[in-house]
Amino acid sequence: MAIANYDEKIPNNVDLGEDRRLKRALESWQPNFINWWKQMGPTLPTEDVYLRTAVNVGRDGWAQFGHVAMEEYRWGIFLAERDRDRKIAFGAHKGEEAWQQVPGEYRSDLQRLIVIQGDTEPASVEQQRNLGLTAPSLYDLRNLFQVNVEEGRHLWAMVYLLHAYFGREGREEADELLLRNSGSSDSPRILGAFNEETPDWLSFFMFTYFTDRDGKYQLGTLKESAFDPLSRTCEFMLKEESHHMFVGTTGIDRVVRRSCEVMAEHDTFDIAQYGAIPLAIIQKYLNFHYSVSLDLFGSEISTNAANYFTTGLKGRWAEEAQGDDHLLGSSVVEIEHLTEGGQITSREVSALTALNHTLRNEYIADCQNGVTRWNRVLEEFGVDFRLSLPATSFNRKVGIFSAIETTPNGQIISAEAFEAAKENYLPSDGDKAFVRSLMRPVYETGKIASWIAPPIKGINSQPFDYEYVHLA
Ligand code: BYC
Ligand code: FE
Ligand code: FE
Repeated sequence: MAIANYDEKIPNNVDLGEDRRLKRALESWQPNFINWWKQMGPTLPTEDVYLRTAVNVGRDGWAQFGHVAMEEYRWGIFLAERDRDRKIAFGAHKGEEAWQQVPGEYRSDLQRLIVIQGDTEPASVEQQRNLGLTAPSLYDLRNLFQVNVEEGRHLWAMVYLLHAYFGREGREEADELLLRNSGSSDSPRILGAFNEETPDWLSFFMFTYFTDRDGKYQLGTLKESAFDPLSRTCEFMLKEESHHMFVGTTGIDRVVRRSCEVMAEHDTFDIAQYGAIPLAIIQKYLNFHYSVSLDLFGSEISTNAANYFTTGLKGRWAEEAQGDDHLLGSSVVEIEHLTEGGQITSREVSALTALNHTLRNEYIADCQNGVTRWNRVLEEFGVDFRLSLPATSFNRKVGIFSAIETTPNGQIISAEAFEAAKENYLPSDGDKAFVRSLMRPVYETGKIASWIAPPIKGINSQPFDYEYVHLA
């Protein structure tokens, strides 16, 4: 295994020092990245932040913690260790050696997948850039910045692949990744959810729970890729992703807990007046973030997905654990179907074209775990309310359900009826303004905002009242 080289300008375990051209290309992209970070990254000025930095890929310790100035964060290029015997696990090339180079015939598809993945990473940093101004505690502020710097590192990971394997076109795409911007009207980010706003911390926790979790599943399928450098890159990124989802899971848990405490104290559901977030608003935020995240899986029936699989570019979740022939030549699955008469039924389709749908189902089951966990808090407090995932058909812009409107329960309604009832399903302007009104920064060590409970423990065995961030 290559030993992580930490003395170089760009920390890496890919022997960057051995490849002068590649190193120079990346070093000339680096100032553009720093420039982008300064323009589009976190707006709150800080002295330093207690951050985790990836330093190696081995089993015993891949990260170190310490206070660092964010612009000096060591964004590095780390790929999981190479398995020299790795064979392609699925598709037409099953059993062949994993590719160390890009086969010419798959070049444009692979490049496209890497660009889409790369585009989401800086997009999320842009979406979250103002949240530091209203953090509920220094602990939360630190977690926000941790997520931000690691999404920056994931951008580096994709840019490395583009520079190292896709020549001039790859370098051009790498430049474009810094030029598109979340929410921009003339050059938006590629996927829908990454052009939405993340204006408050409830949105941030929902985003890291639901949207980072799409990342988990997409990276999981790219980890299976026959193109070994992509596979190894995604494997390492997944290690960092688990903390992002932890921030979401525990963040929503703590919001729900605080709401329960205030409800118990005042014996009412009507807790907005006491500076806590009513459960109905939490449910509406959940409805929004879940439905836009479902859109990230693409169409239920997708020839793109079938081709990616057959050609070996993108596998299934836990491909090797799937107990079939890994070819899917004649398998079929049941998927939802919209009849001409406008009813939701089901039908059988080829498993190959339904891969987006199958992956989305794995994702949905995983999302349910968080809901179950949050509902345990409600149960613990004896509160007669349960959070739930809305129907797959609710509020969709991609796939078969984009043609219709349904209630969160999945009942089909007219576009007019949806418009009229929308405020009951999705955060209204009033709800958003209310949540925004609660967002006041709490920067004193050990203190926390009114609308959220403190965490059970701190980061890396530090206490909650640790000085996680020194403001400028
Ligand atoms: N918005 O066959 P279809 C993360 C396009 S998140 C806009 O239905 P396909 C992260 C599609 O590109 C993980 N356009 O879908 C999380 C295609 O366009 P072309 C990100 C969309 O191709 C938090 C057309 O519609 N990674 O890492 O099977 C923070 C028809 O496509 C959307 C990936 O997504 C949409 N929602 O699947 C930070 C992995 N959906 O080609 C980071 C790479 C579809 O006809 N991407 N379209 O012009 C892919 O695997 C696939 O491109 C998709 C779409 C799963 C996204
Ligand atoms: Fe990421
Ligand atoms: Fe993430």
